[in-house]
Amino acid sequence: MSQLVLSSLTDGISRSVGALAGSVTDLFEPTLRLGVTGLSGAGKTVFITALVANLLDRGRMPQLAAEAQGRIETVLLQPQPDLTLPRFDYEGHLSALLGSEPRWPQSTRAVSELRLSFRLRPSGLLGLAGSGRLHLDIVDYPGEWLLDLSLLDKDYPRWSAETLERIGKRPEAAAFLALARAEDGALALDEPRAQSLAAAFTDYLNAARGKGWSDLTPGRFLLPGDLAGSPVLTFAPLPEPASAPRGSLWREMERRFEAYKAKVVKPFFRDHFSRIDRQVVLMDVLGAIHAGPRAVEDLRRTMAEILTAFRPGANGWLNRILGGKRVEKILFAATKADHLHHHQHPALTAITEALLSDARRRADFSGARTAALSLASIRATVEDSVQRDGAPLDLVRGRLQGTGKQAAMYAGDLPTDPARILAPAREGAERWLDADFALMGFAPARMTLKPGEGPPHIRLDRAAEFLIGDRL
Ligand SMILES: Nc1nc2c(ncn2[C@@H]2O[C@H](COP(=O)(O)OP(=O)(O)OP(=O)(O)O)[C@@H](O)[C@H]2O)c(=O)[nH]1
Ligand SMILES: [Mg+2]
Repeated sequence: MSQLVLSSLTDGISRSVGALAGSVTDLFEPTLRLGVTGLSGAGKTVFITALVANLLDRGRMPQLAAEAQGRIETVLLQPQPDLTLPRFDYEGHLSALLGSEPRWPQSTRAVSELRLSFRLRPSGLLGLAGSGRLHLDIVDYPGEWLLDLSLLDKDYPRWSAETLERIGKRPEAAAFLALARAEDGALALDEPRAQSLAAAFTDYLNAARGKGWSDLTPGRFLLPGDLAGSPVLTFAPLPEPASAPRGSLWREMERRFEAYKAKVVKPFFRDHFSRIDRQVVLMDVLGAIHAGPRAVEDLRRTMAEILTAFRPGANGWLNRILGGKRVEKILFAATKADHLHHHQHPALTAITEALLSDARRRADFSGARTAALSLASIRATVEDSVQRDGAPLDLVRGRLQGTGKQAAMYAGDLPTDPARILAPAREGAERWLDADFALMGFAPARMTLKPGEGPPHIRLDRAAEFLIGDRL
């Protein structure tokens, strides 16, 4: 799908002008665009906030080689290049995390941008290599919108059929399905009926999100912003009628579905994704394991659909304009690793790699360097060890979200062989047979930062080194 998707994203000339202008200024001011990709709740906003804080104050970034070698002179927040976008509320998010009652940021409702500028000391014998400046541009957006990438290569009949089939057995969808099945798409459009179908489908999507499903399209139904109530969001999947004359419900839904793709989905990805140099793909793998085999399979399938569209080099038209610009590095990261004792981090990373192996093969990221790791953008726990049944049990402790009480958590025995997680998920198992996986929502820990130190994390420095280290 990707060839089609990304080349069709580049239609329209407005972008080509912007892209050219971008590449010209880049000649004077080297710029890296970092794409932070992940479903809702994967940890994008926390990652960006923690990354920026730890790049501004690098006391906890020993694995960032440029820092260890003293090549970074200063790092500053700068005015972002796109003046029409809201600025990422870095200060607001950070002060929520650092307050006396530390809080996680709210789920993101709109797109925003931030520019971080590095001033680098000359390095190398002649002081030539690596000297100067580097701008790092980062965009944050609601994870729900990412899912719409999978719509771009689907037409309305296919999306309808696939969606109805997939949700057929979900109890949350029962009310919507009853309504949709009673509809005859061949009859003339009746706007109030179209609205109640769209409303019922939106109710289903909200319920499905609550249940932990990740295949929730169209994403704007969950977060409409200023499009709420417009016809472009007033459609729903329907059973295909034998014939559908002009003006029929089916034909009108089809028209709106196409308008949604053209007017909402494409501009978003064209403006924010088509010029990405480095990409970090964040996944709440622990959360999915906790939710059960179906959630793991759902996450695997959803990520595969998304990643196929990110295939580097597939954006031919764009490549020509930008002289071969493409995603050079992709980091796959399991987030929230502070829910596990570090002994279990290799198992989490192995499961993450295995979960993505199909997607990586299919997407054929040739030319891009990829890596996988487990990280915590903000470390909310401390490690501990207790005796249980005469043997030591390694666990973590933290302050519970909501009650604020201290609690110890052992996530369960994550298998070192990822197949023990992935095989039952693929086979459609209802629950894990031989294991139970716990998960607690920890609030951020109270932090007092020393001057020059960012908030505590796990492997954020390794992530930064992989993503941008070669340019510092
Ligand atoms: N313990 C721990 N929890 C985390 C960490 N990062 C994120 N979380 C949890 O995950 C939740 C979601 O993180 P966000 O950064 O808001 O996720 P997002 O990807 O921006 O989600 P949307 O804005 O909805 O797309 C947070 O509210 C925290 O509860 C982490 O490093 N450690
Ligand atoms: Mg967010």
